[in-house]
Amino acid sequence: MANRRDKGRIGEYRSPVGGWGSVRGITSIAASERPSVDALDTLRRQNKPGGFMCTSCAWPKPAHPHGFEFCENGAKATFWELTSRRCTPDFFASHTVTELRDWSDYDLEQTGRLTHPMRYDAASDKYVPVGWNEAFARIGSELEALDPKSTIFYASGRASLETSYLYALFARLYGHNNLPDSSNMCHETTSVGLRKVTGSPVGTCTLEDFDSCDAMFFFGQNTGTNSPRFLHPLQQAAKRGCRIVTFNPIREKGLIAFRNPQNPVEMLTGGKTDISELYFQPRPGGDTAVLMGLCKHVLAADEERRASGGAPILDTEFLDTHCQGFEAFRAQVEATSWEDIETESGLTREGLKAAADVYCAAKRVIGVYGMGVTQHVRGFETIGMFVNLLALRGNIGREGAGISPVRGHSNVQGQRTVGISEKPELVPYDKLRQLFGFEPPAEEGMATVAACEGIIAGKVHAFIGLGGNFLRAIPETAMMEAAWPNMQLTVQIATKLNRSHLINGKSAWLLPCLGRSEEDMQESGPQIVTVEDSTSCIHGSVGKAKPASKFLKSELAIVAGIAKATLPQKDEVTWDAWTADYGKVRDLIEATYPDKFANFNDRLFTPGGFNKGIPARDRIWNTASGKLEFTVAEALNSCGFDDAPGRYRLMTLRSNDQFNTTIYGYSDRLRGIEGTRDVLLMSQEEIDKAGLTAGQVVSLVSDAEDGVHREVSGLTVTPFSLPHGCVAGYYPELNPLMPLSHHDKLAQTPAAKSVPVRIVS
Ligand SMILES: Nc1nc2c(c(=O)[nH]1)N[C@H]1C(S)=C(S)[C@@H](COP(=O)(O)OP(=O)(O)OC[C@H]3O[C@@H](n4cnc5c(=O)[nH]c(N)nc54)[C@H](O)[C@@H]3O)O[C@H]1N2
Ligand SMILES: Nc1nc2c(c(=O)[nH]1)N[C@H]1C(S)=C(S)[C@@H](COP(=O)(O)OP(=O)(O)OC[C@H]3O[C@@H](n4cnc5c(=O)[nH]c(N)nc54)[C@H](O)[C@@H]3O)O[C@H]1N2
Ligand SMILES: [Mo]
Repeated sequence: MANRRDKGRIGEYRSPVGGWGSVRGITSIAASERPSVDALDTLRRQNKPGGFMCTSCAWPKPAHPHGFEFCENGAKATFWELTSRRCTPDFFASHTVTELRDWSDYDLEQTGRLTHPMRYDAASDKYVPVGWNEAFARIGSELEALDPKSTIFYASGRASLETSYLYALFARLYGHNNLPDSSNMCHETTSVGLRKVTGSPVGTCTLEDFDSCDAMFFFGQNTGTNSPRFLHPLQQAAKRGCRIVTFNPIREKGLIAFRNPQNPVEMLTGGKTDISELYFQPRPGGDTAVLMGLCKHVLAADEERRASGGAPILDTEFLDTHCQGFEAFRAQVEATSWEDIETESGLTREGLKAAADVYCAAKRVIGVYGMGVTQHVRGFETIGMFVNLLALRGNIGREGAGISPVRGHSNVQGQRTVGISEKPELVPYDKLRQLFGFEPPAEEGMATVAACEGIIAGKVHAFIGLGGNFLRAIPETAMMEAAWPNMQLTVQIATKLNRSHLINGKSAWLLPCLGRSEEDMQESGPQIVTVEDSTSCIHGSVGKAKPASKFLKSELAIVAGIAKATLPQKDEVTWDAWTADYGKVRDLIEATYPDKFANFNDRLFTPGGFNKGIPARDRIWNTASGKLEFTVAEALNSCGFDDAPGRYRLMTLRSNDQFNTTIYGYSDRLRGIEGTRDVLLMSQEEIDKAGLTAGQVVSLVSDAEDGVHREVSGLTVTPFSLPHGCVAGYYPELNPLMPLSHHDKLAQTPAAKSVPVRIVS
């Protein structure tokens, strides 16, 4: 699978983020996808009340949107979905599945939208068209014959609240809680880590808080690429004097300066806004040490202030009333040496002092983070330490302050809200019993890592994928691809062809669905779906574009179709009626979660969405102690392994031209890497130390000390500004290097931001 368009070009991108570069980014994808005429209308309605909610990221949709409330990458996502290319039965007739396995991720998705339900025919090694009724009936009877507990129902975080609710209900009626979600590879560390310390598994901020904060502390989130609409509030904040401090091993352009493509003056005059006042490049996995250093400075400043008779820096009232465990935390901070903090963070005591001064001077601070924090073996401890820092000055649960994990997929948070979870205790079983008259399965199910272990061990016999590209997104690629065909049944519900559709169970089905931007016509008329954003606000979304093919079904109709064919009939369970009118599914969601979804159907188009409620925002701490819990960290290094000669910490990154495993193109414009994804980024100093030269082609091998050989070859050594002891490259190409066992200790999120590797030249 070559991932190279032409000879790669590397050079520094000198312009601010946004600007004409983002306009060119949009026009270049428009040229390659040749989107349908509906695409421009869809863009006009994107992220506006009553409009269509973008499928790219989960950043909130403002109550008062801009004229164009979309970004470069949101436009790419829409054009990608509304492409004029089609992947038809003719295409499958002319390519065997084995042949397609050699295609790159980019080339597979370039075949366009899937148009017909397909069945894998092992004799010809090809996908062949099949009718929907036959597909449902055969999948249903295969599921009926299997032990439900040996099957997996995966969801990628894009499907609507309505579809997700029914999917989880289907799993439980059938008899399991095996509901892994893309969230398990993403912000699960947040769901578990934040729940532990604040009692709420989600962030505490809403969009309005960004209008009144005095400082923002950013850890490991690449705004310019992954949530570009966030650049607008960031720009406004910076302009009104809000101080932004960033910690990221890479100098990401979006956090340095921004030229607003929707501001004609900036576009024409070359004006820009500087974003980060201070920008630090810590070692990957060094964030717990960074945060510990910040806390140490804050505690010292507080003591100094009190000794000189001044007002305390700590919010003592908040600490006394709302927190527990502060003294143990303080003792740990005091016992930790500056030497250790400097070694593990890669930053100096003086540098951290400058950042701590910003923290102490600000009345309202928001902590923002992304995958740079969650995808580590001890990411949960970093989150705990981040909450410690915020709690010191009561920066949680009040206006303009709080913790703000930036979620990924556009409805990933919502899927968890409506029951996609392997943990029975997180689902209101009493309500399910009442509504549907059955006893839901008591046993905890498999999340992503457990599902992979089960597949490798041969204990899993069926996999259903509601979107996504599971085999490409997970770690341990070689073992997983080898074990996958042992499954009896694999079903993929998708919009475009990807590698997960090319490694098949004995009986394999590829079911094409509508995208969110397309009109979803059912018996009662055109349907609305809903999603939850990163700040717990719920929005209705209306697709209006003409479907890519008349044979497509909605995700909800497909889930209902399989469920109906699998399960015995039951009066309370009316798959056909629910498919005919999604409003009825929203009634079920409201009945199951009355506190969060009261009057759901009446509030679909509330400008800015309606907030489902965040207890920690109101200083209600649903923790073990009933208070916000200060935590201590067992290790300053969150990588879960030590440094060793020749060993590097590998960060796997997203480029500006991809959405997860979907590769839009080969231009990582903001990092100045063009034309190739097969790169190994290293500092010039590390290149010299390793005796390599820029442009040399090398391999990476796993250095996990578990006896398993994992290798990715063909990587071009590319000089790039990075801290010492680490290298970086692209996800998903480098996933074969990740051991399955290398995951967050508490939440099991694969530790994709520090993978132990060696270079072989
Ligand atoms: N265009 C586009 N948008 C997307 C996506 C996409 O692929 N493309 N994906 C969506 C999804 S599902 C998600 S989860 C989000 C992901 O969005 P992000 O959370 O931004 O995730 P990444 O791009 O993986 O990397 C985050 C940043 O962490 C930094 N980093 C790596 N290791 C460390 C570390 O140890 N410490 C610190 N402080 N920083 C570190 C990297 O340099 C990078 O800038 O974006 C969503 N939005
Ligand atoms: N090394 C490494 N691995 C990672 C990460 C990392 O940073 N580094 N990030 C992790 C993260 S944060 C995530 S979220 C996962 C992502 O894992 P997934 O969510 O499983 O993967 P995606 O790439 O988002 O899925 C892309 C596919 O979704 C399908 N699709 C697109 N739109 C729709 C739709 O509307 N409906 C349906 N049914 N299908 C659709 C298309 O067929 C497309 O090919 O990867 C994880 N893996
Ligand atoms: Mo994600």
